Amino acid sequence: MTDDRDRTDAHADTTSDDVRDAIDEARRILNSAQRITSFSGAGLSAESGVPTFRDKASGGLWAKYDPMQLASADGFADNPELVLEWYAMRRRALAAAAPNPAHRALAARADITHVTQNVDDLLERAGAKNVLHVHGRIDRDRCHRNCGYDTRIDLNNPPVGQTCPQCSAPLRPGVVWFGEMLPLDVWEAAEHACAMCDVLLVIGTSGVVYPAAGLIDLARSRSARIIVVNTQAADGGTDADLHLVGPAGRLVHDIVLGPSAD
Ligand code: BV8
Repeated sequence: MTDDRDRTDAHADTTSDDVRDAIDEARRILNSAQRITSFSGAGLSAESGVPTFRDKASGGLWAKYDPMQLASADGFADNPELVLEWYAMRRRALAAAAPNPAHRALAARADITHVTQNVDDLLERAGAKNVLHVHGRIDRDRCHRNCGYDTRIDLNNPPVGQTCPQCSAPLRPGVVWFGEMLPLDVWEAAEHACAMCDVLLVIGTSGVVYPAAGLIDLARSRSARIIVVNTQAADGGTDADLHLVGPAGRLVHDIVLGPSAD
């Protein structure tokens, strides 16, 4: 559906007038909104050193591995050791990471509902309370037979090859694998947050994984204003109202909290 919303592209040089104008416009849109939802992907955590999925240049997670092989129940069945070692590597890397200015800025806005595809806990470490992880959490393990057992794990010493203390099935990371259903309660809350918002702030996502990426279309179908922050001009929402091209760390901070003093 194309509509007559004029689309504004602003490029990464955050000192340039057009980006400053775009940040001011984004702030005007947010300040006039009643309900704001953020929808984030791996690009939100990239500046914290957490590899993205598709950006090969940054040594993206998928550059070395086939996602459908490792982040899937079939992959786990075929080679549980490889899958669990891949998650152990990611968990140790996350333990060494820290929230970046975008995480901290979003966490400071308790009025914003945060829907994220990210399985990291960087928004929570930054102090955010209302985070909806539609693809689960890598800092938790759960029973692969879905008996209900779920536990927090130590990212610095990630467990490998554990069995469920309740039913003896294998434990696996508390994330949603390809081909698995999303957690219904979280998904319904995320749908509600995107259907009811006046503004959806889409941060650092290629928007290729469904049904999560459909949340952008859902918000747009309900006439929400769509603001995209992405280092790529083509990613994250083709007909956004505002598309700021550049790193999320600084841009998201300036949009949700106001331009930094420095
Ligand atoms: C489902 C958790 C149905 C795991 C993830 C065949 C079989 C089964 C299903 C399918 C199939 N074919 C298609 C499907 C559907 C499938 C799907 O969408 N596949 C894709 C590949 C086409 N979806 C599913 O399987 C979902 N489940 O459909 O179930 C069902 C129904 C009934 C009963 C049973 C089942 C489940 C999908 C969830 C998969 N799990 N993560 C883990 O993390 O290990 S997906 C994972 O990849 C992430 O969570 C995220 O969703 C996705 C990565 O996307 P992004 O986050 O956007 O990251 P990406 O690297 O792509 O992009 C980064 C962006 O940031 C870029 O745009 C870049 O420009 C930008 N960027 C980079 N740096 C910065 C930046 N921007 C700003 N600042 C920066 N500094």
